[in-house]
Amino acid sequence: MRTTTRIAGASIAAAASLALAVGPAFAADSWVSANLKPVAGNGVQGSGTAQVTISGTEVKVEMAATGLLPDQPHAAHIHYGEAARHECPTLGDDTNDDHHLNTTEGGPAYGDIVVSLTKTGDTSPKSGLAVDRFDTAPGGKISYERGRINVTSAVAEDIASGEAAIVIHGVDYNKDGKYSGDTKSDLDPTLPTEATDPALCGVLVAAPAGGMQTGGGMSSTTNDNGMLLAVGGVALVAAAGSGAVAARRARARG
Ligand SMILES: [Cu+2]
Repeated sequence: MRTTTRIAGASIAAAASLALAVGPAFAADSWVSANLKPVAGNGVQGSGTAQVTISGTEVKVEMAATGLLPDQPHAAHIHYGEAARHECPTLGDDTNDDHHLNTTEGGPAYGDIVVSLTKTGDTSPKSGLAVDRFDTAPGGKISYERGRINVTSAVAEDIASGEAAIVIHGVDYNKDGKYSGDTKSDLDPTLPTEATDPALCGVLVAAPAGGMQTGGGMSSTTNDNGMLLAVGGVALVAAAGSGAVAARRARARG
């Protein structure tokens, strides 16, 4: 009897220490979400939602947006700056007083590029203007999902802090259906400023720990998430003919 008890006790102790040892690996993912709204002064009538899930140094980004210039590449990034205001810019940031906000003018609000939301390949800030790898917004809509984006632990923490922002770029001031005009981009003088000026922006706000169980922040969390799911559902239906649904489901399983 005594031996059995001792073995059982040892097993429990072993199980407990094992649980402690593996505990952090099973820590719940944290996530942040944003409502994307038109950037002040830039003539976009659109909206969107984004959710970023952080698992260690990997992030998964799901984003849906409408009202963008159709069939043109839209650079999209996660922005963050230690010294930034962690906001979307206002016309108070229009330092050259042209009544539009270019990407640089938005910098004091949302900071620098920390992740490039390309569809394929590199996702570092170096791909910030990799126009051939960004969504082209057919019908003015973007439905984006990409998992396993590797970031540094510092960037993962910055995103999880609730102070990063999603910015989708590309506007059409003169409504000619393309990126044009004499004003050169502040980021790349070979491009018109329309190609890189920010269109939609939203701060990635942290969800309360434990998400649904929490009392105070629950209604806003549910609203944000509910809206994301609703927009995602529409996008899913729109993509149904292209096999994108199957791919999406396969990714969701993985
Ligand atoms: Cu950007």
